Amino acid sequence: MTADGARVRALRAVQVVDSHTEGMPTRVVTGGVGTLPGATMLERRAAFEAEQDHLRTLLMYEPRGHAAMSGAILQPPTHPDADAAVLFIEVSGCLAMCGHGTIGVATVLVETGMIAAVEPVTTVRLEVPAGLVTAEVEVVDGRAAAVTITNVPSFVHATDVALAVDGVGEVVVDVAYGGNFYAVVPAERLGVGLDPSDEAELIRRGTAVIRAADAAVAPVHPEDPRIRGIEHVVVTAPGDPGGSGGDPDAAGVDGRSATVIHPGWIDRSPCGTGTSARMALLHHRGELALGTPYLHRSFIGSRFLGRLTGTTEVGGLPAVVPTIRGRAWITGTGTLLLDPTDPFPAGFLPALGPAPHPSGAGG
Ligand code: PYC
Repeated sequence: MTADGARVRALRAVQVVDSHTEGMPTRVVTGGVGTLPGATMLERRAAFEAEQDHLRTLLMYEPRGHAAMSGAILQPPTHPDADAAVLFIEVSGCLAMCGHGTIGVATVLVETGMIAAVEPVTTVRLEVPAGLVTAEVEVVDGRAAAVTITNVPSFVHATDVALAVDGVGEVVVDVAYGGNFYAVVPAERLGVGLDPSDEAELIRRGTAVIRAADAAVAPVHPEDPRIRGIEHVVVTAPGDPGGSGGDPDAAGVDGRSATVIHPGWIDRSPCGTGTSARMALLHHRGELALGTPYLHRSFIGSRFLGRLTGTTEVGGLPAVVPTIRGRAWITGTGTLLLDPTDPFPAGFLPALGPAPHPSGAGG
């Protein structure tokens, strides 16, 4: 029996708090999964991928999600300095880090009282597969007005890589890490615009770049080989003339982008890890000094305010420490159910068909 009295026969029940960060959903899973096995979040990610990937597709794919769905499974931390741990899930798989997701999780933790709200700023330390990240939640009247995350150190992996891209031809891209590896390419090199009306062509050309970049570059994190590969491309364009998009808080550098994600969708937010990768590249080229505000706008016009707060090293490579400020809103709470007779026990996407059956029995 559910809270509203409906009779249900559920094979599985998962509690969620849904939110969006600058337009991009984060389905925060608060119950029904249990503690994943593993001594670190990377070990837990591997265990989840091996044993429970059907749960990711159940929560992300249709009919409970959609092609641009994204989520975060809360876990007890394994790290002594963390308040909570998070496994990021999306349609493409499990991520090492997710910026919009971290902003969504921090907002949910504070606004639901799972972490006590302290005004004016509540600090939330989160353990994610890529490391430890901090979220400074600006709290006004008990509500999260904005969140600034300090992301994992970000670095340039390769510059000016010439790729043979299906349906486009030769395209020169850069590859940088901002919590995940990103191919970064100006939209003009793909012959595509960055407006919502360009969505289909962005996805077609962007996914072709992802395939070519992953095959040609195959990046591996210098400190942990379990973080590898390219499943995202940041398609970039300069910002508006004037440099701040009219935002007086952001008088610095500004840019627009659309982050295309395997197997075929676009981040509605400016993508926190993609923004971090792009800022690492801009800094490498001398185009973004430490401390300078970087206003990054998504293809739907929503914004993150980035800033590089310092330099460091990752596996001997020069790296920068990015912060990203954005806002998230809770959109609902609920319990997602799986009925034993449901013909799609792991969900489906029209472009991909039904996800593999949890029992391994097929469709
Ligand atoms: O905000 O880092 C991000 C992100 C990654 C994939 C989708 N959003």
